[in-house]
Amino acid sequence: MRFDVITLFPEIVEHSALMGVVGRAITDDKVQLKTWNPRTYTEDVHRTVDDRPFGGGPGMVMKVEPLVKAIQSAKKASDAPANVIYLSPQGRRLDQQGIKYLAAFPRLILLAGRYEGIDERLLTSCVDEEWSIGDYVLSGGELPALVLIDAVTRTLPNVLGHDDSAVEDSFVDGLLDHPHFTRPETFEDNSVPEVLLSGDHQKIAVWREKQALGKTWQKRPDLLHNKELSEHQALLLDEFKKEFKALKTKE
Ligand code: 9WO
Repeated sequence: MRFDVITLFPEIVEHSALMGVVGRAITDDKVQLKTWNPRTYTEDVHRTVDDRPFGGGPGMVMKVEPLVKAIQSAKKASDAPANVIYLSPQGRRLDQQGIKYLAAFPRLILLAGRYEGIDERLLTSCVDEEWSIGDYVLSGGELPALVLIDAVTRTLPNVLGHDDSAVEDSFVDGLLDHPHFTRPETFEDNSVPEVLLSGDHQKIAVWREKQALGKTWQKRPDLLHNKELSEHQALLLDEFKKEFKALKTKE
């Protein structure tokens, strides 16, 4: 998978991508990442990438020509067909399903805007898709681009170690994660659930699935409304609800 990021701040993207899962994927050549600075493609002495908005108003708008040239150069750097994505609050909301969809492209060109936005003519001429990571305004598209790169990279084959894959599965399954515990066995009168110390892996797996279902029901019931539960899962969730209600009446 290849990512090309069009950005006025290549250091932000390059620095973050050195570390963790994404960093290892790049070292292992499972992912290629290159940044392209629109400022390189300016021709005036001031290397101007922004200008005042037509119609007036505060702030600056990113000029269309340097961005087009940066995107063209990125496209020419590889033969793989590229999907050009603009990160903005106006885009389609990113979720794990969207991540799976994006991960199927051999190559993504990610456009990270700055200032008050980009010239609208760039959207119509060069951008294929617009994606948002949530309903808030940031100072640029670099962090959203890194969020997308991180989440897509994790889904690529052989990127996660064997130990991490099971965790990933629970998200793909549309449920929240089950609770985690490590040593010590008791902390401030709170003990680790007995089943996790039993060594019975079958029982532990069932407990974890039940907790995942229960946590999802408690914290994100909307996720369950869009999901078909197996007979076994429905039974586990019923048990969780009964235990939860029994606990509540005791209080
Ligand atoms: C700036 C601004 C100032 C006054 C009134 C409205 C305004 N909107 C913006 C704005 O949207 N600026 C953007 C900053 C321009 C493109 C890059 N920026 C950005 C991207 N902010 N937030 C994102 C983003 C991208 C993806 N998902 C969530 C947020």
